Amino acid sequence: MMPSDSDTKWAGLTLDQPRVMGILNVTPDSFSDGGSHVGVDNAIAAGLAMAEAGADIVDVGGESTRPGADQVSAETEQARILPVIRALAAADIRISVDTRNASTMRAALGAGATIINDISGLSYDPRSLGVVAEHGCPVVLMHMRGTPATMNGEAVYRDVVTEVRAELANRVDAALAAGIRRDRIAIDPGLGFAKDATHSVAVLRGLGTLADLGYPMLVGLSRKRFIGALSEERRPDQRLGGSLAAGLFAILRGASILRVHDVRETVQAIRVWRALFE
Ligand code: PMM
Repeated sequence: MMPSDSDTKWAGLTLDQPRVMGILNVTPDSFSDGGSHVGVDNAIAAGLAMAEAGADIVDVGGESTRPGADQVSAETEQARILPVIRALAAADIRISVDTRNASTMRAALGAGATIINDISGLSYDPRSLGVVAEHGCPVVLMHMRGTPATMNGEAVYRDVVTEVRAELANRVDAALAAGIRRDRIAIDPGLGFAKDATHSVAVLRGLGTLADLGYPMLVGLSRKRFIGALSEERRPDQRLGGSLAAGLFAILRGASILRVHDVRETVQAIRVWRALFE
């Protein structure tokens, strides 16, 4: 049976079918797309193309989160993403903003983003819980330890699935305690964040345990390092096949939304796969 929960809605999307979030990194140094969307006009064109290809959400980010990446100021981050968000919102596209900074969250919501996607699970900036609670917007709480600069050193687990589940549950509790509504929250295992390839594979296999927390689950695995490890493909932009295989597996294990670079191909894979279950 296909996983389906037709009653659940998140960010205005029914989750009776898998949803696709397109990745729009407006950064010069993202690990997996090599900064191919640099420049406002290019980024806007790429975002429009993703929506046209079937993305339910376009995720706009202005800070690279590759391991050890330099941190950018909130001003630089906003200068990169706000014009892109304004243009895509004007085209009626559902936009999430991938940021850890409360001031950027606020500015992005003002510019037309409707979803906050925070790799730190609203833990990095002490003001971020308040911004999301006050605005009432949907939020993705991702699991990570430390920061992109330090996370590789924190990839030490006795039982990665149990620990990720418990740490995610803590972030959910913090969100609820801050006044964020339960039906606004989605969770994300944070594959590749404070997780080596072996950890990411274990978490993907154990995804059902995280889905049991009872929140819609978003999974970002597109082109990631563990796909490279399993497929022996060193180049991130050559990992589409592995990303599709792992994405369909994630859906079977309870993922509701896939965060991907290759929107058209992922939408097609999901469409064919679903049709075969009918
Ligand atoms: N991965 C990256 C950035 N942001 N956000 C969420 N919610 N989940 C992820 O897995 C995630 C993310 C890093 O990958 P990229 O450089 O390809 O965007």
